[in-house]
Amino acid sequence: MNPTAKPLSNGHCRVCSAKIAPFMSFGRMPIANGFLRPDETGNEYFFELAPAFCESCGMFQLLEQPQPEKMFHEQYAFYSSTSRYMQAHFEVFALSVINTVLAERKDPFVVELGSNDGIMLRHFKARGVRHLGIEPSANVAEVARTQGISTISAFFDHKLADGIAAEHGRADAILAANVMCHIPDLPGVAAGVQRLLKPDGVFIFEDPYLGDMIAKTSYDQIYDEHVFIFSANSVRCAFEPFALELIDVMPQITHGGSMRYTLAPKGSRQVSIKVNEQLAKEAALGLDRAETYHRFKANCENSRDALMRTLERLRGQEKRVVGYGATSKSTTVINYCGMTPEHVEFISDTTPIKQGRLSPGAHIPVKPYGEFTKRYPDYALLFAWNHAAEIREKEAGFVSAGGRWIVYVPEVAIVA
Ligand code: DWN
Ligand code: ZN
Repeated sequence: MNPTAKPLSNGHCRVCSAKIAPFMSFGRMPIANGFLRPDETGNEYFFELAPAFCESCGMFQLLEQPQPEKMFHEQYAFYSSTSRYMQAHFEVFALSVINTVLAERKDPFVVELGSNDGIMLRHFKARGVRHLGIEPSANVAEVARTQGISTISAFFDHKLADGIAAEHGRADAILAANVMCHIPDLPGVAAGVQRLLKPDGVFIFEDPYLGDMIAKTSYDQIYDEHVFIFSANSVRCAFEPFALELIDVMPQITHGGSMRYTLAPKGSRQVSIKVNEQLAKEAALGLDRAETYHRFKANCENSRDALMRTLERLRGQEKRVVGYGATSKSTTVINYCGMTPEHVEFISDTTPIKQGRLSPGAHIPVKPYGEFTKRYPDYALLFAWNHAAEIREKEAGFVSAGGRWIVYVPEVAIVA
């Protein structure tokens, strides 16, 4: 989260400095959450979205990333609390920390990195637990503050860690959800965590999991904000130099397949048997081998071709196709596949800040949800596929009116 971190890795792994090269390119990409007002299309920012895999430390990463301030600012378009399912998920996460790590501790202190609109910290606040959120995007941080959740708008690094420790004392638990994979200076953050954590504290974070992305060809997890896609192996290697040991892993179904990692000061806790089991699964999946990523590239190309064949066919039949959920992920799919407003009439999204704007790169209009229900399209392209259970339950009326879903993870298909 250090804004001075280099946006380019200069051909070296951001974690271990080994020389690396991209194994594919998704082409010229805009900022994934850079929804534009119609008068802003002239000076849109683009960069090359090209992932690489480090054979030395196992880290999957982007070689080029826009400056953090271009992505996280006072107009950040993603509010975590838009999904009911995610609200429940973070309540369970918070309660598990309260009932295990914090149980029987006197006046514990919890820090969350990238606390967004306070979706998780609100549960600590409600139980009177001392807490602090660190959230660089000022607009979402303000939503948390208005709910009385202590939040500062800053990028986390070792200097900020020292300041927090001096003011509040060291943390019993440091948490992060869908945040660590956004931070290019991972060693800088690891150094901060090492300094801020109590000797018997834990650092727990979760992010989209590399194993799921490879198995499902869910290449839309790759976009500007996601500078890393982690595995148990790469997390273990990245934190080792900071005397932080991976002591537990727990798969999550959120965001299309995530992993929760627990780290603790080396030697302070027992390492769960699940860590070695997960490492063995990753080796069996080939996550440590370059050829896996060459196969992934071919799978991405096949997925793109199948999706565009479907959309072209429907366009030829003059069917109405509307996107569902103007997700960050959809920016990769839309631009990599070459979709235009000819293929997708508009994208329905419940987030007010996205509505009335144009999607990054392809400039497909984003409209309020009411536009979707007012006149159902023939097909809805499910960009928010990670929320499929919640959405398909909510949209039973669309299907009974004859509407069909177009999905592309794990495979392109039309479903009821
Ligand atoms: O890591 C990140 C994850 C956690 O969240 C960030 N980099 C940004 C963001 O990624 P995303 O935009 O791909 O997340 P979601 O949760 O897949 O976005 C869902 C979008 O769909 C939101 O804009 C809200 C919208 N939505 C909707 O219109 N109707 C969502 C639901 C559930 C709905 O019913
Ligand atoms: Zn490396």
